[in-house]
Amino acid sequence: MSLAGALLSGDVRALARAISLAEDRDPQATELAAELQPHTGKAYLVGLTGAPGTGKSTLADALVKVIRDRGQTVGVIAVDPSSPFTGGAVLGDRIRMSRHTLDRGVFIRSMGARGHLGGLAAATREAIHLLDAYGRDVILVETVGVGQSELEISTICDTVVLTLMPESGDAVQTIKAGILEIADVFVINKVDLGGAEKTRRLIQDAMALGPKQPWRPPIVVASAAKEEGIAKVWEAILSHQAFLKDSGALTSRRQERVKQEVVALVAERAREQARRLLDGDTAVGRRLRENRNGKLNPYALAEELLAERASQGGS
Ligand SMILES: Nc1nc2c(ncn2[C@@H]2O[C@H](COP(=O)(O)OP(=O)(O)OP(=O)(O)O)[C@@H](O)[C@H]2O)c(=O)[nH]1
Ligand SMILES: [Mg+2]
Repeated sequence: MSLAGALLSGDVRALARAISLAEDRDPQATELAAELQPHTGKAYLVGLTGAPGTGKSTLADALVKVIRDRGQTVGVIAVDPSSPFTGGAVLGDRIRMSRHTLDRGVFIRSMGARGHLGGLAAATREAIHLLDAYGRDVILVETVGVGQSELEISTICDTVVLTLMPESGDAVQTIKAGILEIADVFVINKVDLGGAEKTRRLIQDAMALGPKQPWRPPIVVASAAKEEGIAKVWEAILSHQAFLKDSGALTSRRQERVKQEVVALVAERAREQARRLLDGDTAVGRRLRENRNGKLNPYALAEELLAERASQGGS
């Protein structure tokens, strides 16, 4: 059976293999995702983001239980851009050791950059499509949300959950970094540590300063480790989902996502092509290699390359 056929029939090894291909940026994975595209669009995509250590993985684990208790299947992708060499193995092992290992309705996978700089976003998108085609009802995507992430979670997921810790200063950092706007649901995690009210007020004050939006992100106080407030987190996600559907925003979000993905796919191919032309037996490539005094003009070379590509019919 083909890999696509095996994946569609529910073969978990086929799914795992396909995701590995995506991670390796193997063109087969892109072909596979394209082939499986008609089988996608059913999964609901939830992004979990927030500063390191705020409890995203623990929350994912707790959410999986709530989702499973409601009879839905779930896929979890933990994206770890910081570990290009281990492929996110440490994080993956931690999360894979969880209690869901034997449940066939749960698929957990971590993804690393594997040395493909800039390829992680593409790999993650492909993995999401693969899980969607595999038939998962809900897909949770965990990413570290500090600073400028190459992976713009809000353009990848339907609902973005932002985790914060009480009294840690990361709420302030988050507000300063302008990350607040991407949240559809706030989770103040580790409520057992105290100080959640102060953090709640900080978020409320910051939101009050911003423009009025049709969706007011709820702030849920929870303890992922103690599994308190997790059902409320899920309710908040579902109410955001209902808002998106009723307002028509789900359609526009998904349209925007397809647009971003097309741009990303074209960019990825263009990058490869540019490298191939520069390394190959082309006029621009030769000029680059023959140059000895380092006085080449990258702007002119880029123009030349684009012209060369156009003359080759863009192939
Ligand atoms: N006290 C307390 N600790 C928690 C809670 N939730 C998570 N933790 C702990 O916080 C630490 C970090 O949790 P993770 O779930 O790994 O956090 P993360 O955001 O996934 O971290 P990275 O993936 O490294 O960015 C772990 O030691 C957890 O056990 C909670 O509700 N209360
Ligand atoms: Mg984590």
